[in-house]
Parts: sequence; C-alpha cells; structure tokens
Amino acid sequence: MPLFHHVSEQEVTRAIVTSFLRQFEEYASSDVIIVGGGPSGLAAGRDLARSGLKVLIVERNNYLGGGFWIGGYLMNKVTLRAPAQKVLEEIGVPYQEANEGLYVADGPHACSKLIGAACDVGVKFANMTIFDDIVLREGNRVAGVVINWTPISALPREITCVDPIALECKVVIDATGHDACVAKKLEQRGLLKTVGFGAMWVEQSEDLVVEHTGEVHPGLIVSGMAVSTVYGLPRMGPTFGAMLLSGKRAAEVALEMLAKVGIA
Ligand code: 48H
Repeated sequence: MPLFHHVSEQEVTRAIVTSFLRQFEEYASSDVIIVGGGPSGLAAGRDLARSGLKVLIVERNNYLGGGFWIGGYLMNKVTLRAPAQKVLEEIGVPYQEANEGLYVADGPHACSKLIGAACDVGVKFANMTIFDDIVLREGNRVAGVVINWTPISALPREITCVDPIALECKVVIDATGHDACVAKKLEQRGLLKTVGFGAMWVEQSEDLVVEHTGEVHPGLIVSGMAVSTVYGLPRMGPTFGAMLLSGKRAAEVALEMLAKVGIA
C-alpha cells in the first residue's frame, strides 16, 4: 500500500495551471499594485491587505525580501532603530539590543516572518515579473503597470520580441529600492524629476525617508529606499527601521487616497 494518494502527471499540471490562471485573471485589476517585494513593499502590502484591500506585489526576482535577507556586508544581520523594533515584535521576530535604541536581528528570520505576515493577510505575488512601464490615464494619472516575465526581459531584444501585458489598479506603490524604477519611468516621460540618493548619514536619513513617503505623482506613492532616490535623501546603510515604517506610511497614504474615491 503506497503512502501517498495516487495522482497522475496531468492532474498535477492541471492543478498548477488552473490555480495560476484563476489568480492571474482575478489580479488583472487590483486596488493597489506594489512594485518591489523588499521590506518596504512587504510592510506596505501587509497593512493594506489587513485593511481588506486587494493587493498584488510585482517582484522581478524569484525570491521576495530584497535587501532584508542579508542585511549589511553579507553578514545576515539586520539592524533597526527604535521605534521600528515594534514591527519585529508584531510579527514575532526575536532581536537583541546592541546599544540603547539600536536592535539587531537575524536577516533570514526577520525577512521570512515579514513575507509570511504579508501572505497571511492575503497579499498576492507575481514573482519573476519585471516592471516594464506605466499605464497612464486622464491628467497623466497612474492607473496600472506594464509587466513582462523577468527571463524574457533579461534576454537580448533581438531574440525575444515579446510584448508585455498590463495590470490595472487604483494606486501604484514604487518600492523598487535604490533604482526607483517606477518614478524613473515617469522621469523618462518628463513627468517627474528624481535626484538620486545621497551619501550615508544614518541619523538624518531614516526620519527623512518616512517624512517624504507619499504621493509623488497622481496615483503613484514612493516607499522605502526609492524615497531617498526620488528626493536626494541620505542613505542609511544596513538599518531597516525606515524601510518598515515607510512601508507602513505608504499604506496609510494609499488608504487615504482610496477613501477619497470611496474604496477604502
Ligand atoms: C520588479 C523590482 C524592479 C522591477 C527592483 O532593495 P529593496 O530591499 O528595497 P526597500 O526600499 O524595500 O529596502 C531597501 C533596503 O533593502 C536597502 O537596500 C537599504 C536600507 N539600503 C540602504 C543603503 O544605504 O544602501 O527591495 C526592492 C525590491 C527588490 O526585491 C527588487 O528585486 C525589486 O524591488 N525590484 N521588481 N520590477 N523593475 N526593480
């Protein structure tokens, strides 16, 4: 008597294809699309989905978590300054106090718990999917994102030539880190000016990032390290409190924007 239930190959294939297509069709339109599944994107997604919104995170890598896995200098440790350790407590990540108000946690533990917390409240993910362009409507309002499979965009254009497809939403959050890909796409079109992130100054940077998190263009919010890139704010190195609190602030701003149109 075999241990496992009998299932054929075609049944496995059908289960995957059907489930993928059902979700893909459902998420052709969302309330909020977050581009980038690093700490700020995950923190924003978790709060938005917890508020009952339909949230999709588009991530170009196979793995989620961005720079939160390995922290500083490939040493698997992440630091956070008070009061951001409260987010670790909320999602059940152990940490130690290094100095007063400075906490250190294991990157893999913190990152996997944050991903799990986002999944638990219903955030969906399109991974191996790269942001390619923006959808614009009346008044150049951002109304969605154009995406392609990462492997396709990674191959030379002359041998791929595959058109991307678009997903609609009410609000886009640019959480693509240092590259600020979504904001840069608006810049290419002459609709926004980005400055590029500044030199390191931990003490200043984190408050500034959270303060500047918000709507940079109708329908587009910037979050996390992308905020530093857009506004020319100092960088903060491997300390992640501002990434988590910026993500939470981005979620608050998105909720305010959606409340104005009667959605949240
Ligand atoms: C789809 C994309 C695309 C694209 C990028 O880099 P991240 O971890 O970003 P944040 O802002 O959540 O956190 C930044 C932090 O990790 C960090 O690097 C810090 C604090 N640095 C300070 C310093 O001084 O340098 O995550 C961004 C995510 C990644 O997973 C990317 O793969 C993804 O966005 N991404 N996804 N389409 N075009 N571009």
